[in-house]
Amino acid sequence: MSIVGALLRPVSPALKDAQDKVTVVGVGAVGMACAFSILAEILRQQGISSEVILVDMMGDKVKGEVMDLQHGSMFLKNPKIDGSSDFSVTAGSKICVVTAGVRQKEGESRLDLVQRNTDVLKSIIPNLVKHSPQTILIIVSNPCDILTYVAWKLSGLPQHKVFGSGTNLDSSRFRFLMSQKLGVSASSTHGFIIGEHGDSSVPVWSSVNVAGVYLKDLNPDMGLDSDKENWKQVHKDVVAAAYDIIKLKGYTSWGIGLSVASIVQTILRNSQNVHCLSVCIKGLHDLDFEVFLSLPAVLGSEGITNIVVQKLSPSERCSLKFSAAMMSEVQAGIQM
Ligand code: 6V0
Repeated sequence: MSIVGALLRPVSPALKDAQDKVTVVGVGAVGMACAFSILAEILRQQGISSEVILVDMMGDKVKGEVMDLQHGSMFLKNPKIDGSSDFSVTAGSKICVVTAGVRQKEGESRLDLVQRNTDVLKSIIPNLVKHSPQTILIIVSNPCDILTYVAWKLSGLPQHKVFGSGTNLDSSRFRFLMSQKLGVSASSTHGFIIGEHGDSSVPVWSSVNVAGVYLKDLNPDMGLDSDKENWKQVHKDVVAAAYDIIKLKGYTSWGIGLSVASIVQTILRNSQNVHCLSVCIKGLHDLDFEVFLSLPAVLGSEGITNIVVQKLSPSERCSLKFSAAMMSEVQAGIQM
């Protein structure tokens, strides 16, 4: 008799797949930071994903990353970790996070990547949906907003199940940088960046607050050129952040990884937290473009349940419209 046969008396078969299976496509810097952050949440709070699957077209790389993570699994409350270049391993995923594709080189904008990464998505999205027809797709690859539109079209999934990580990261950069100026923690400094995850993002100065005190009431010039405190620089720094980090270390990873893990956690816990996510904005804020841009969205276990309709100032509304028109123009040029 084998050791297993002698050690264990079978009672009932173990479930093959967990209910909260999360797939991460792309095991580059961003995919691995996402996977690691999701796994780290398991350590911090029980109940978040107990199965993480990695997929990449580079078979050896995915195998190596899976082995490396598996060897630490006893420190992570024993999640199931697996991966392959074959999409069948993703079957039954509750969430698929897409990070595959090319990244910006120094000086390149996110929009420069559009056609190359559209082609990448063409080989990924149909495979994900084939194996997980009920999945929620979170698009991280850049340009995030346009690729979320592409993924929505390719997937055939309803709009509430396809969204981009969008300005969830930009908003956290915004809150961190403001917190440094204020001497108040980032989680107690409330503010949103909406619109494009990119150069035309829109800071909503009218809603920045600490404990319900609107900073714009204290300094009506906040965010304007006339502002003697130069708060506008904070938004400029948010826009420059990815370029600065890429110049310094070649890519960005940890911020986006943590941002995605927070989104995944909200879905798996059905906690209805608000995140700035790239969603279809048609019909919102008087916009008529079928494009995806970030707005604050309420998130639950089946995807987006509501969009928060912010009271935007006329200039914020105008900036959002500018982003939408630009997205629409870029979208019209892509070959799907
Ligand atoms: P990377 O380190 O080059 O990794 C990309 C991975 O994708 C590689 O392992 C590739 O093998 C894999 N890949 C490429 N094509 C396919 C395919 N057809 N099928 C399966 N796997 C494939 O890039 P990195 O991880 O740094 O960036 C990935 C993407 O994330 C880029 O488009 C970045 O611009 C984007 N980012 C998005 C952010 C956001 O906030 N939304 C933030 C940072 C980067």
